[in-house]
This record gives sequence, structure tokens and C-alpha cells, in this order.
Amino acid sequence: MSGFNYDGSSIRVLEGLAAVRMRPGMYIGDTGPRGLHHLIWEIVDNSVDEALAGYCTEISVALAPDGGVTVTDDGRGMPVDPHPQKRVPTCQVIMTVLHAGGKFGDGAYTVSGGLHGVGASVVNALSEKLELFVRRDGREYSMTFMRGDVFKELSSKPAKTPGTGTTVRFYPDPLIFKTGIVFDPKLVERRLREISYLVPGLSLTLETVNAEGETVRETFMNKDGIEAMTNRLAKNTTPLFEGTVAFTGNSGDTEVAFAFKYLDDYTERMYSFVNLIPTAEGGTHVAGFRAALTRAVNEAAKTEKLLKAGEGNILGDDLREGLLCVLSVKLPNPQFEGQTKGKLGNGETTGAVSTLVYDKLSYFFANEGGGILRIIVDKALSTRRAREAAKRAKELVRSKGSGARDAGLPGKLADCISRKPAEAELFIVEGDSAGGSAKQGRDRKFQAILPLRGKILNVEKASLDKILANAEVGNIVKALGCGVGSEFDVSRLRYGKIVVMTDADVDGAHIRTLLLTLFYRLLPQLVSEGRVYAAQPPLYRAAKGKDVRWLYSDGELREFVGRGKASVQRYKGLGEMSPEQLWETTMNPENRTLRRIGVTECAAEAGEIIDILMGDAVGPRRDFIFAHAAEAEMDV
Ligand code: 0R9
Repeated sequence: MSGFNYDGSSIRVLEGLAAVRMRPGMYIGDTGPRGLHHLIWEIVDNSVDEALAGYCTEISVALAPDGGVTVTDDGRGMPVDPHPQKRVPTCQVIMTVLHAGGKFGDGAYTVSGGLHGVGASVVNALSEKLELFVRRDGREYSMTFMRGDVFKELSSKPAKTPGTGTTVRFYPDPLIFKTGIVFDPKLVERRLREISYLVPGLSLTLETVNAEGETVRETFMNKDGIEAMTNRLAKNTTPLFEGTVAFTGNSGDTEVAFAFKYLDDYTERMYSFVNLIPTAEGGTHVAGFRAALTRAVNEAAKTEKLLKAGEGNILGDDLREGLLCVLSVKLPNPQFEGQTKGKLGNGETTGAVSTLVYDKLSYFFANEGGGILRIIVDKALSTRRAREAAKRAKELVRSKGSGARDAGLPGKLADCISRKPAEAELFIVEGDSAGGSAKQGRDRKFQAILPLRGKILNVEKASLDKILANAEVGNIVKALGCGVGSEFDVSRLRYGKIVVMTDADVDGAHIRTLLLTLFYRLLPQLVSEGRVYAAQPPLYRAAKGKDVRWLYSDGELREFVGRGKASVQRYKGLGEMSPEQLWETTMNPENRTLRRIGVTECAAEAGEIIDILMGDAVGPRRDFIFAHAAEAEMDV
């Protein structure tokens, strides 16, 4: 391609320009701002082609206040010799004959080309005036066109300065661009910067005139190509490792460059380009990259024993979270598909990209990239755990209106008769025996009982998928009916009050703490809405003669006993009470005391408190239990 020597014969003459002015939308998409900017991209693309062919190192774009755009390159200069068929200067053919640019032949232009690839003649057809200047062979050629027609024939004079190149200055036609001719310098700047990354070493200058009438110039040039682009895109993010994995190479007639990092979040950022054109919808090149990344990571992870036996392969989807990648491919005849033509369709490209990416990455992981491989595998495994947790969360949501009313409820739940969340209460009870008493003592019209066996999982120390796989947690979530995480839907909550009922001893306090932690972490909205309560069973039963009372604190006991003689019975476990006693002291809304669990602090702070207190330190945990009891609001 770079060795191609133009002789005029590769130009194919296709059709005239009248059609372009008749239906501009067909050629540039629309005649609004998008189509207007398209004119610049078409002309710049021709200069970029010359750069890709190895002859051009500098391109400049000047936006003038009068709406004129001047694009200059330092390439070989557009050919000016007579065209063999048309017998007019070749540059005139390029400017006046649709599709006469060589891009649709099999010669010099195999790379680049605008999204529509329509060429300079379309810009000429849609411009009120277009001036062309060519510097080559020690002469300066010029030619002028009006609305696509030759206005001033090609003429030349000896050049005052050495060098070669092409300048195109065009004034978009107000008859075509009826909504106005205003270029957005930011948009042009963004595209020039993008090109500077995609063609390393090429210098692109944007020249604008500011409000004070001064000329402002900015030059974009980057030797490190898409590696530098990736680093720029990673600004204000937290990468998981230093540096960027970046490689370039050829696979058949396809040139491939890729650069990536992993970031500390859950988003995939894939920026892909084909012949410098952004492919927002991806396509076969992106598919090839993903397949190779997945294969290279899995094989290297197995070799390095980073995957435990039976753990199975890392899925491609698990490698996407946190990935920031720039992929740029250049190929001879790109086929763009999709609504916005932003998707590459060439089937053969998948294999070409995949082979190159796999080879480069396998070598990298086996050599200096071992540390990075470990970080990528860790990230993918944590993504996998989160994915499995999300799947479990879905499974815990009972399907709406599916079959029987009780379908999917845990077997251990003794449900209430009422289906009105406003009056229904769920008692989560520690231990099967206390659960049995509560079932017998309750008012089944509105009180449901869910007994829990032993201590429940400490959610602070387990991953989300483990938490949701825990049978007791699963039972609570299923009984509540409102789901968790992204599946949370408070309108499906089956009980207006959720009461944690545990023994009045240290173990009971611990279980209560674990359950509250679970609600903070998994169902924070229920806590913030004040739906979670702690039951308060009595500590003592004291009798002075015939005066028998339930006492809920040591203070109450002291007050009651006074100086007299009393028989005092200490209740430690709920199971020590008869069902009637449990109803009377702890469950009957007429005389019970419930402590509402509230988050007065913001949710983040609450999380922080839990982080500190559910750690391994015993003291703070004990403090938490006391502090919590002291802060709790009273509610009867
Ligand atoms: C400012 C915008 N620049 C251009 O439009 C531009 C087109 C162009 C070009 C060649 C060199 N520079 C260019 N700038 C070129 C020269 C030669 C061979 N191929 C390309 C040569 O000197 O041999 N051309 C764009 C199309 C064609 N040339 C042609 F080949 F179709 F004529």
C-alpha cells in the first residue's frame, strides 16, 4: 500500500454529483450538525490515508469565523496529472466525480475512509465554494469549485517554499445546511485527539479564533498510541495494577493494536475502532479480542495453578467487569453493519484478531505478566461470586402470582392468616424450642413465626453468594417475600413488622446482633423504614406474696423488691416460659415492649459501624450491643 505509485488508472468513474445535492442525507446521514461535521471528517480522512501510507506527518484543521474550514496536510500532494479517461487533471476528477478517490478500487486506499466513505467530491458538491491547493514538483497548483462545478480551472506557479502537500478549504452551502453552519470546536478537537492516538506519531493541529479575535492553536501528537489513550481514559479511576498491557502486530492483512487495564469497579469500557472509525456496537474484532482474552487467561491460570480443582473455567462475562480496553484494527475492506453502522461485520476478522491477541497475551502471562494475571484472575473470580449471588437473589424471590398463595415459603414458617402487611408481624425466633412456644402462644391471625436454628451466619465475614446460599438467610428472605439487592421490592414485603426475638442472655444478644447486621447489609431499606424490631422478653419473674410481676431490667427488680422479701425467678431463655407466658410477656401487643431498630446515622455510617464492630475485636462488639440497646427507640 505504501509503495503504491499513483498513475491515474486506479480511479474508477462512477456517477455525477447532482444526485448528492438532490439527496444529501443519503451521503452524509443528515443536513444537521452531524452531517455538517461529516464534511470535515471526509477531508481529514483523506489526509489520514496519506499518513497511513507513510507520506504525511502533519495535518491541520482551521475553523474560520466565516464558516470556512481549511484542512492542510504535508503528504505527496493530490495528483494533478491528466486523468487517462477523463482527460482533465486527476485532482479535478477526485473533486467532481462521485466515488473517485481510489478507495473503491484496489489500489492505494485500503485503510481509513469515513463512516460513509463518500469522499471529497461529496464535500465539494455540498459546499458553496471549495478551493484546492496542491504543492508538488516545486510548483503550487490551485483550483476553485462552486457547488461542485469547476469555477476556476487548475493553474500553477513556481512554489515559493519547498515541500509537498494538499490544502482543501471549503464553505458549506447554506442552501443545503439550512439549520446553520456552526462547527463545534470541542467535537473537532475530540476527533483529532482520537486520531492522534490511533495513528501514533501523526501530528494534528486545530486552529480556532476566540472571542477576542485571536488565533488559538492546539496540537495533538502521541507516540504511544492507544496505550496513551487507555491511560487518558483511566484518569480519575482506580486501576487494579500499575501500567497498561499493550501490544500491536499483524495477523494476515489485518493490523491489530490493543491496550487494556483493569479498574476497581464493575463496568466494562470497550473502545473499539476499525480503520480509525469508532465501532460503538463492537463486532467481529471485539468478539475476537474477548475470545482470546478468555482463552489466554484460563490457560495461563491453569498453568500457574490459580484455579482450584473443580473451580471450572472463568467465563468471558466474568472477565468483562472492570476491563478498560482500546482495540484498534485496520483491515482492507471493512463491512459496517447495524443501525448506525457502528458494528464490524467481517467474519474473518474474529479469527485474525483472536490469534494475535492470544499469542501476545499467552507470552506475556508466561513471562513478565504473572502478577497481572493473578490480579485479573482474582477480579474475575470475585465477579463470578457476585454473579452467582445475584442468581441466588433471583431464586429467593417467589414468583408473583404463581400457583398457591404459600408457594415457595420456607417449611419452618408458621404463617399468619392475615395477608395484610400493615397488620401482619413476623417473629424471627432463636431456637426450635422457643419457636415451638411462640407458635403455640401467638395470635395466629396476624403473627407468623420463623424459628432459626442456632447462630446465624456472620454476614460481615462472608461473601454475598455465601450469605445467600445460607439456609437460614434464605428462609428469612423467602418469608419476607421482598427479595434482596437488585431484586428488592418493598411492595412485596409480607409483614409490616419484623421482630427479632432472642434470649435475654449474652448468646441471645449475639444472635440479635448478627440478625441486625444481616438486615443492615442485605435489607437496609427495611431498617431505615423502621420495620425491624427487637422483642424484649422479661429478665425476672418476682413475687411478693400474691403480687407477682414480670420485670424487664435490674432496675425494675431493685425497685420492686425494695427492702422486702421476694421470691425471684431469673428467665434466661425464651424456652423457659410457657406459651401463655411468652404471649403475655413478649408477644401480646397490649403489654409487650418492642425496641424499634433505627438507623439515625446515614446508611454509610451504619455500614462503617458494623464494619468495626463485627470484626474480630470482642470489646467493640460488646460495646455495640450495649450502645445499640441504649440508642433504640421504644415502641409498644
Ligand atoms: C487536505 C486534504 N487532503 C487530501 O484530500 C489529500 C488527498 C491526497 C491524495 C494523495 C496525497 N495526498 C492527499 N491529500 C495521493 C498522492 C499520490 C497517490 N495517492 C494519493 C501520488 O502522489 O502518487 N490522494 C487522494 C486520492 C488520490 N490521491 C488519488 F489517488 F485518488 F488520486
